[in-house]
Amino acid sequence: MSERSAVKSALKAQRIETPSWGYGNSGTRFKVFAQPGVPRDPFEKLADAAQVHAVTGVAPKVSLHIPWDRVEDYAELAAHAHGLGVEIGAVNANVFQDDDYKLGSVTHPDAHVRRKAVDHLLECVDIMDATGSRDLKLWFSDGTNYPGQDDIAARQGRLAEALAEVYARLGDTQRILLEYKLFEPAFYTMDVPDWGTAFAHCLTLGPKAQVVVDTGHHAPGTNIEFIVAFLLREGKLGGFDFNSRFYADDDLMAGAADPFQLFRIMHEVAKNGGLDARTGVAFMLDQCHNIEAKIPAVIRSVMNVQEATAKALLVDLDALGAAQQSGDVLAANAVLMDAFATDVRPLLAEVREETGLNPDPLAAYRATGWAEKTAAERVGGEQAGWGA
Ligand code: RM4
Ligand code: MN
Repeated sequence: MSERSAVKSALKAQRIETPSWGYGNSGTRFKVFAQPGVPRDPFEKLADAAQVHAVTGVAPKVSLHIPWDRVEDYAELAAHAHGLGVEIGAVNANVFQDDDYKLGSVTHPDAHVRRKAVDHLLECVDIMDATGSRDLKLWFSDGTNYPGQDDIAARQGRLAEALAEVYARLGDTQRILLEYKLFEPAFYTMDVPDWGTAFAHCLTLGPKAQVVVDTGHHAPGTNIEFIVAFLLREGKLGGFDFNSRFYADDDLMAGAADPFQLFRIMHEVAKNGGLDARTGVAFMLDQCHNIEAKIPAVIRSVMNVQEATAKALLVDLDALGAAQQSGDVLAANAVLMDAFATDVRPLLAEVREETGLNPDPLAAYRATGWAEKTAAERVGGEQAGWGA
């Protein structure tokens, strides 16, 4: 796609979902640096997310993390979101923070622990029913640290059993998005270490199970765009957890560490139909802002995803196809590099102006005075943080 108006409409149609936990305090295992004005509950997190949507126009959905975002009444939370102009997106289950889960959750050798974990996943589907969410995002910290610690194949069996029970509970329009991660917290085996494992489980489950690609969850040097192209072709790409990394699961702002990689990923998405909302690819952020101001960092990440998308949409696919067909390696590569080298900021500024937005979302956010207002008002109580 390269016609300017088509590129602009694709950019206007794209939606990028932001994570509730990105608005809370976060840090490393060494230190969490608290910031003034940080939300103290899920309602305030949604209010911050609404600021991002107000200035970007493309971030109306907010992912929840249960139990971090546990409330009495989820319908009330959803209504609160609507009142702010946003809605609740994916529900992220959390079976990695109880003492019971030391040896695993859904793959734990003890059936009682597995039952508790599966019950939590089912509770998350109940929450989705109340919030109108489509996606249940499952990431398991399950795995082992030492050779011989547990039976690798038996753990796969327990995982399959748990997933099947949750799958059976899904409504017609709901999905399981199964996430994989190479290592951490387990260091010898993870039970869902890679896309192949996630893909195999999703295939067994059926059409309502798809893989989610968290860009920080691979070995260094992994060709993520290959995975994306493969999964899209198979109809199994459920979405992304975007973030960027230099070393491991750094959870830095999307597109910050390697904008070229994000472009290559978005090229495969755009070229293979993944920007069509009907394919259901969810563009989610999964990141934390340890030292930078949170709302502007989320805005910057949304803009980075948009820039990578715009460049991907500018790839001249006809010229690319012709070069590939004739075996002209250099010409084919040049088509991609031309698109990547294009400064798409003026194009995105135009897109924003045409949708009634300030062309500079960060300046628009600063002008609201939200940071000062929340720093003054959100005093007392307990700030939301990782694990809270
Ligand atoms: C995990 C995984 C999940 C996210 C949590 C916070 O590493 O990426 O998607 O929900 O972190
Ligand atoms: Mn993730």
